Amino acid sequence: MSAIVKSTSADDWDVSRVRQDFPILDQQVHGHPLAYLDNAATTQKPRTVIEAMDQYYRRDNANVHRGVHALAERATADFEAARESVRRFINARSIREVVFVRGTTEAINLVASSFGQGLHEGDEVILTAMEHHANIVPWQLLRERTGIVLRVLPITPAGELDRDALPALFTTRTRLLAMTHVSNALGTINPVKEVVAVAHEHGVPVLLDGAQALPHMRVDVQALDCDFYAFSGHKLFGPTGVGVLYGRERLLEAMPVYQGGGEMIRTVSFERTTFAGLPHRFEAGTPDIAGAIGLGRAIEYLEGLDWAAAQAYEHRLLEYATDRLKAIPGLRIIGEAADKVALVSFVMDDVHPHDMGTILDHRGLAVRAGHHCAMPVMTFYQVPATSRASMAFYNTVGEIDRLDAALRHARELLA
Ligand code: C6P
Repeated sequence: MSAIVKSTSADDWDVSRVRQDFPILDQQVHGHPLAYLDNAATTQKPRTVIEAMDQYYRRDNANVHRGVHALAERATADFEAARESVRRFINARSIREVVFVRGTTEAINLVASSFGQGLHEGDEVILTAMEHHANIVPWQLLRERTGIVLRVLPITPAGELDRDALPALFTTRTRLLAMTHVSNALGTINPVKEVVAVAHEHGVPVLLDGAQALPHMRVDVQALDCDFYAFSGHKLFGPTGVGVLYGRERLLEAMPVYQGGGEMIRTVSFERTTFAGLPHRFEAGTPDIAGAIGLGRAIEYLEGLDWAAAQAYEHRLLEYATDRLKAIPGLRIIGEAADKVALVSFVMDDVHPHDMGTILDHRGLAVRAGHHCAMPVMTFYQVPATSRASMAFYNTVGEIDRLDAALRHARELLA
């Protein structure tokens, strides 16, 4: 008798059931059902996240790590439980490696500002040509302060990293490689594990911008062997205002503090201040307590999903959307990497992406139009902007059909 091997497929994903977890999806926009296709900008929140934050403010609100009263103890316990949820989710070795920040942008600024203090004139940082501004500008600011040199790994016309160009970028002065795991403008999933291995052969630590990766895949920072991993709660079905910097403990230990104030100290006198241990020494001031609790709940929600089925389903959405959009005359997809998340950036002849976005909005379709805070990518493709449909596991094939019809309508109207 042969064993029955069941492989997970997109059919195992019950999208109608999952949509019920997201109350915001059930609404009309301009007389049409909302089709929310702007998930790379921010994802929607499941009911359980909204309830966790509501309950915190209704029942437990207090400052953390300070009070001795019951509410303060509850708030502190829930806040630190959220940190443990993050640790488990990304498989960090210890909660000491999980620093709460405002989001990906602050996480990268923290590294540029603190780790960056150890960099000197002529030291080099490698970036890639598909970075979000959040992983460009902090390094330029550091360059202004210290005279470091930025080296940029190019991309190919398909929107993939030019891996062959990587080895030559390393020199004896390379101090860090900072790159995105998934491109927000192109959807490309970068071979980060491989890049980390190459960087480590050169003794160079790696920071990964995971803002667009975590919402689509499980990430294990130990398996990737990265040194820093940054992400935002709001792109991970959690609230705005909170994010995470994962850092390898050895590196965080050696880094100077980032901001000064309460929470991050051990003792203060006018002569001398000593600092708290990890991770609190990087968390000055009252943190976003409700945000962290909401993020912890979002992670618990995600852990309860059939992740393999969700990924297969998203992949089917991507293939379907790609095929449908490619068939529209005058439409060009920007970013055709072999490995992509469910995100399609495109331009249409003679139609400005902003006009396109407005027309789609009138049909209840939410997409983003613009440079997506990735202007070097736009320059590379010689376009001022693109329209971008970015999907999550709660989107449907029916919504893609509506996008297809609306794009054809826009073309008739404007082109
Ligand atoms: N991208 C988009 O629509 P914050 O704003 O800190 O949560 O995330 C910044 C950020 C960093 N890296 C990548 C790869 C990103 O995509 C983003 C945010 C949004 O594409 C807003 S521009």
